[in-house]
Amino acid sequence: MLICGGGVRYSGAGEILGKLARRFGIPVGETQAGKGEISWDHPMNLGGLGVTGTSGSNRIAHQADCVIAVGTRLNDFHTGSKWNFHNPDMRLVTLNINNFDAWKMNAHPFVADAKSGLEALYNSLTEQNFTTEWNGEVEEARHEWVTENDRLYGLDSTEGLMQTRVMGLMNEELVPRDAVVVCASGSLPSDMERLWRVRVPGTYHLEYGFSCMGYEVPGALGAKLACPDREVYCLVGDGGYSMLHSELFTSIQEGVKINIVLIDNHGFQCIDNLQGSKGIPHFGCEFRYRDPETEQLSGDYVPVDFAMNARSWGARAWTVRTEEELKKAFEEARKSPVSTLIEVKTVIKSMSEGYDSWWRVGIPEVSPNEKVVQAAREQEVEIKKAKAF
Ligand SMILES: Cc1ncc(C[n+]2csc(CCOP(=O)(O)OP(=O)(O)O)c2C)c(N)n1
Ligand SMILES: [Mg+2]
Repeated sequence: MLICGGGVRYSGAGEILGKLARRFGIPVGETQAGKGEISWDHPMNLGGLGVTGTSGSNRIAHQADCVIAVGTRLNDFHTGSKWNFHNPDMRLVTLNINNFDAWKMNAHPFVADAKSGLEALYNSLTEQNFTTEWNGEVEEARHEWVTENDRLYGLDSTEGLMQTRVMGLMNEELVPRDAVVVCASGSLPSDMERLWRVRVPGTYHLEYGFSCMGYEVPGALGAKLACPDREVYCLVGDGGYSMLHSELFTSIQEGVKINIVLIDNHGFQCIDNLQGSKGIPHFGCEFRYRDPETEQLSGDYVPVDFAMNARSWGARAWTVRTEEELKKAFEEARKSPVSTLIEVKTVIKSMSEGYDSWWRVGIPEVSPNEKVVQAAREQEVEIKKAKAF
């Protein structure tokens, strides 16, 4: 299996990686920084790998006996805290310009530029008449994932717009194929890594070194300055937007148009999910009023008008709750000469979930809450399954 990391982009190695994968039948898993360097519909592309990844990529990673990690820092998300590789005979080969990253995880390291390294590998495998031993598993994993992705794109609810449906509408209809999408924090990067279908290389921009909340709006302004001829769409949660968005004002000042798509789900919902999965009931993650009786933030949701907030800077903005309103707002936003914000009120917890992956998170071993202690015990079991390097 190949891991397509950010180094593939930085060295312009997407084409040779795609050619290598196709010629020798080697499946590819993508990192956030490397995503889109080969098209989503490349027959060997299984999409995102790891905690924010697809069932296809992760299932194949569990089985692979040789993983060639190209231009990646092998971070916790993509290796699933070193748990993702179940084959006891798995050997890791790295191709990285950076010595520090090349030597991670007991790898067999090749310190080289991704493009020239992959070209050398292509020639060498050709000389050896190499073929992989996969026998239909990759095609099956890919087909299964594409079907699941389609299902999530189509999800409907009587309660309102589902986040995964919004992703589908944006990807298939509303965001031009050559537009740059920018994202960084919350549940959106997971949905992006899993569900976003990249057709044009270089149009997918995710800050996932730190997944820093507040990167989104200034990052979008930077992307627009770098690519003035393309539309730029910033995908941000209500939490990330609230943390930092003053560059929306700068974009108005400078006459540099960006489009913000803000998903309002009343709080830090991905962290609320993480808390819940470790036995901790809702605590401080949702944007609710303090309830004098419980003395907790357990009152009603605080209603926020993010569109009005954006208008105050001079942007054009819309609040949408339905598919029709979403489509109309995108149409208006395209015509707008100034920066725009589309506030999308979504059904809470309508993001996608993890697939065949695991993530090591700090959990207290001692707690008055038995569920937390239980979660810590369960984690110990999984830690033993992770590679010990
Ligand atoms: C600067 C910073 N602080 C804290 C975090 C941890 N964190 C990651 S996502 C998140 C909540 C994001 O909320 P929102 O943007 O509304 O996204 P949602 O999960 O609701 O989709 C937090 C607190 C972070 N990534 N960056
Ligand atoms: Mg939110």
